[in-house]
Amino acid sequence: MATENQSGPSGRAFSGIQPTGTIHLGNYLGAIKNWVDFQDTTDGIYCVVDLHAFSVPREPGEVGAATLEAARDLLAIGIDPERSILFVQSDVRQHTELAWFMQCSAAFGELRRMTQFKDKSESNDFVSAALFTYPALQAADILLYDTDVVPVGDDQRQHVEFTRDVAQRFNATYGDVLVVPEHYIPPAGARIMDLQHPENKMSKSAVSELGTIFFTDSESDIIKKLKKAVTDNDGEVRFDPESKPGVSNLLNVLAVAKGTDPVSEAEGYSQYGPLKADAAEAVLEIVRPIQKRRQELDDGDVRAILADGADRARAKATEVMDRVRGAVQLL
Ligand code: AQP
Repeated sequence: MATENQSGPSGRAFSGIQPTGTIHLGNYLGAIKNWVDFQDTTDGIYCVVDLHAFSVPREPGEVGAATLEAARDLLAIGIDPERSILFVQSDVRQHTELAWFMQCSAAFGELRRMTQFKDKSESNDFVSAALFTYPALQAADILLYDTDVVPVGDDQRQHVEFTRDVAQRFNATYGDVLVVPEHYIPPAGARIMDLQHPENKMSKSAVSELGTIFFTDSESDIIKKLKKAVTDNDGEVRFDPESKPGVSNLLNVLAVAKGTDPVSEAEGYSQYGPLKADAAEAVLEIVRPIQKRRQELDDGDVRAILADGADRARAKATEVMDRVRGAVQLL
């Protein structure tokens, strides 16, 4: 059971990231920072969900290369293979097997209501069936590890709720087989917005590169992106996401990076320029050591960590999948 003590939740934590591009500040502040912090209190399992990336068309080799880079990023950010399991989804075949049963437990109508499906089906020419059933694979990812808590950004709230619903539906038919998880969405940083279009969340595939701070960006690019961040014309530094989305996003970035809160940060500024400069410095303090560690990790080490992680993950996944197969009573 996920319980929360002063330093964070306990029990088993599971979460994943798609290898669809370089990890950005939103991924870090909304999710990965918590994966790292929760290693003190939870039994963590973290996954590069490469199969999900194929739900939109990909070139051969593209996802594989990005998978290695995503794993390297996670290690550099602080996922510690001594304390957590880090692995690649496609290395553990039970994910796709359980996904079938989750599709069988999901209603067409509830999948149709998923906002990510609505958004992505509008922005892709080829709308694959996998884009539609994606949440069932995500539910399998989570449920395969008897997960108590899923640390994610706010955009994943609906998918974790879906996971709970299908797990409960499955259990209602087949017995108490799957652990029903809870999400952990941080009180601040759960939705970092695009610096150029603060009405949209920061994303790997943003329209303008200026909108997203990538962990591979140079110092000068990070400073430039924050300097050019869209604000507004009234010149007042105030945390008000509704009417001042750009300024509020900068305050949020600054506050989450420093571990403070955006409302009190606002009191320290009367102009946008110094706020942008301080936000850039706070981000650079996070990014600098991560970039250094990233350079020190060679491919061989990353691959070895993933192979070991896959073995450990497979052992747990086999246990749960055997339980599921037993519960449905296959011949
Ligand atoms: N802007 C964000 N603010 C806070 N959290 C965020 N997350 C993503 N964007 C933000 C959280 O990061 C984790 C991994 O995300 P993902 O693998 O689902 O990919 P993504 O980064 O959400 O996808 P993008 O950036 O939107 O990429 P594309 O453009 O490829 O679809 C999740 O926990 C997510 O909540």
